[in-house]
Amino acid sequence: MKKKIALVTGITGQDGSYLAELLLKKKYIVHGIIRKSSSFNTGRIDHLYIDPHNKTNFYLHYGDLTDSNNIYNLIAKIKPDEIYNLGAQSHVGVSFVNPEYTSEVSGIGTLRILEAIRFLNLKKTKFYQASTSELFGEVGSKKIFDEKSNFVPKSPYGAAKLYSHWITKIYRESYGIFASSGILFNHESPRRGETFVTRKITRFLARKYYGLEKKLYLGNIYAKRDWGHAKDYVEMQWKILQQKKPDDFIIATGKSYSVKEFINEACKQIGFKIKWQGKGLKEIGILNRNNKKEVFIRIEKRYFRPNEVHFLKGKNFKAVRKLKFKPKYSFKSLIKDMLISDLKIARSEMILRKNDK
Ligand code: NAP
Ligand code: G4F
Repeated sequence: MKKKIALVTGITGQDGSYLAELLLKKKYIVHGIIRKSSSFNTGRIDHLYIDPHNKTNFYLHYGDLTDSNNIYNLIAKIKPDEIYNLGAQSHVGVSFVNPEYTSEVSGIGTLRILEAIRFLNLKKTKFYQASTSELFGEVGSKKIFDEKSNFVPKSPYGAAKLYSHWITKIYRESYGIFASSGILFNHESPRRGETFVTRKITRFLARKYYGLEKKLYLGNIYAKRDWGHAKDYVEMQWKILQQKKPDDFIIATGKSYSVKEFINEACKQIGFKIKWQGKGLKEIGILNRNNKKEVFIRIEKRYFRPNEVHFLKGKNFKAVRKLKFKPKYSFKSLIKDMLISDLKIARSEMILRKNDK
C-alpha cells in the first residue's frame, strides 16, 4: 500500500515533535518545515532525524509561514495527503509585544497554506489547523466552553488564531477543502517551551532541587487553565483528519486548575514544603527546607499581560464521542512526567558544573 505523505509546519515545536513521532510510527512519510536559525533549533526532533529507520521517511525543508512562495513551492513539490499547520508565534504574552509579526505567522500564515491547496487544486489534501482555547476568554466567567461557544479573544495571538480558525471554516465551506480545526486547550509536556508557565515552574523547581537556581518570578498565579498532556492531544490532531467529514473539535480535560495549584502540586511531588504569604505583587512563596526558611517565589509586574484570560475549562463531549478521546495523563501525572524530565536535565547540569570546577 502507498504510504501517506504528511507535511507538518511547526515540526520543531512541542506538538510538531510528538506528532512527527506518531506519524512515523503509523508509517507515514513525514515532511517538516523548519526555520533558518543562527543556532540549532531541531533539538526536539534530532532523535527522529538520526534514526536509520526514518532515513527514507523523514524530510526537513527550510521555510517560513510568512513566505508565500516558499509555502506554495513546498506544497506543490510534496503534494501531501495531510497538512498539519502547527507553526505559530504561540506565546500569548509575546503577541502583545510583536502583534504584527504574530498576525503574519499565526493568522495570515494559515491563509497562505489554504491558498496553495486551492490554487494547486489538491482535492485530496486534508488540512488541520491548530486552533486554541485562546479564541474564548470571557473575563470573569466560569463557563465551560464547547464547540458552540462564542469567540472573544483577548490577545493579538487570540485574534490571529481566530482569523485562522475562521478562514479554515470559510475554505471548507466555499471550496470543499477537507479543512478541520482542533480547538485545543493548554497542553504541556517535558518538551514544552521553557517560557510557558508550567515548564517555567517544573524547570525552576528541578534546578532549585539541585542548587542551580535561587528564585522564581511569576505573573498572575490565579489564572486557571485546563491542562492536558501534549502526547494525548497530538493523537487527536491525527484522528481529526481521519474523520469522514471535516469538522471542528474541542480537545480538553474538563478540569481547571490555577497556576498556584500547579505550583503547590509540583512542590508536593518534589518534596518542597511551600507556604504562601501576602497579596498581589507582595505575595511570596516561602520554602521551608532543612529547617531554613527562604523566599523562593516572587510576583513580578512584568509577567502580567495587558489583558488576561482568567479562566479556561473545556467540554470534550464531542471528542469523546466521535474521536474516542481518552487521555492517559491526569493533572498529577502530567506534572510528574515534567518533573522527572527536568530533574534529569538539572542533575546533568549539576554534574557538569562540578566537573568544571
Ligand atoms: P511551540 O512549541 O511554540 O511550536 C511552534 C512551532 O512553530 C515551532 O516549531 C516554531 O519554530 C514554529 N514557528 C514559529 N514561527 C514560525 C514561522 N514564522 N514560520 C514557520 N514556523 C514557525 O507550540 P506548540 O505548543 O507545539 O503548539 C503547536 C500549535 O498549537 C501552535 O500553533 C499553537 O499556537 C497551537 N496551540 C498550542 C496549545 C498548547 O497549549 N501548547 C494550545 C492550543 C493551540 P521554531 O522552533 O523555529 O521556533
Ligand atoms: O503558559 P502560558 O503562557 O499559556 P497561555 O497564555 O495559556 O497560552 C498557551 O495556551 C494556549 C491555549 O489556551 C495556546 F493557544 C498558546 O499557544 C499557549 O500554548 O500562561 C498560562 C497562564 C496565563 O494566565 C499567564 O498569565 O499563566 C499565567 N502566568 C503567570 N506567570 C504566566 C507567568 N505565564 C507565563 N508564560 N509566564 C509567567 O511567568
